[in-house]
Amino acid sequence: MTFTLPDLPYDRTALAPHMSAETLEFHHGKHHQAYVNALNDLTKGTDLAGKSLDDIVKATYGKEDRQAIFNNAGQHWNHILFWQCMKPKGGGAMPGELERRIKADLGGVDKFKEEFVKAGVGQFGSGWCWLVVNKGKLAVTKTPNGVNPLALGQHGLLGCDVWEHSYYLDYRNRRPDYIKAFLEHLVNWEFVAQRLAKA
Ligand code: MN3
Repeated sequence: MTFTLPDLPYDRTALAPHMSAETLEFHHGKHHQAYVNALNDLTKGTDLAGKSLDDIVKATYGKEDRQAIFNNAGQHWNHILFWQCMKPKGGGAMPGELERRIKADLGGVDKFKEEFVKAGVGQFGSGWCWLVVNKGKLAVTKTPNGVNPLALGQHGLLGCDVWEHSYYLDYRNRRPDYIKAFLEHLVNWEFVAQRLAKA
């Protein structure tokens, strides 16, 4: 399979001021495109050519000789999810079933948000913070670089990119402010609830 860059599900200007058009132009148009190009180049002519993205992520995770393929496949998977996790005028109230599960498994919405910000801020260097289903329960996690819930046998519901390219133009060094704005103004909770329903 030749992988392609998916279109953003909204206009590049639609997430401002919380995520600027300039950030999306570089993050989607340059960074994500580079992962797609590298993944295509690295898998060309190998036994992984023609495999699905999920299969490539699972087949290459933790394999020393396939680290470069995993990094780019993982990042392609992560960004496909990330763009869908946001929408213009996001944040706000979440669908009832999602809120109920967050209360039951994570001690409430405020507690969840605190843990999510803490995970993202606590990820030293580049990486991601997540809301996942792990062994039937919701959990907040963090991963380095391109590692993702799929590689770890979990079901990812919500992912936030905490690489500097995701926030530096808009927030400079203020990663906590970026993650808080992501939760309060950008997250598409209906999308997260749909993923939970399929978990
Ligand atoms: Mn990124």
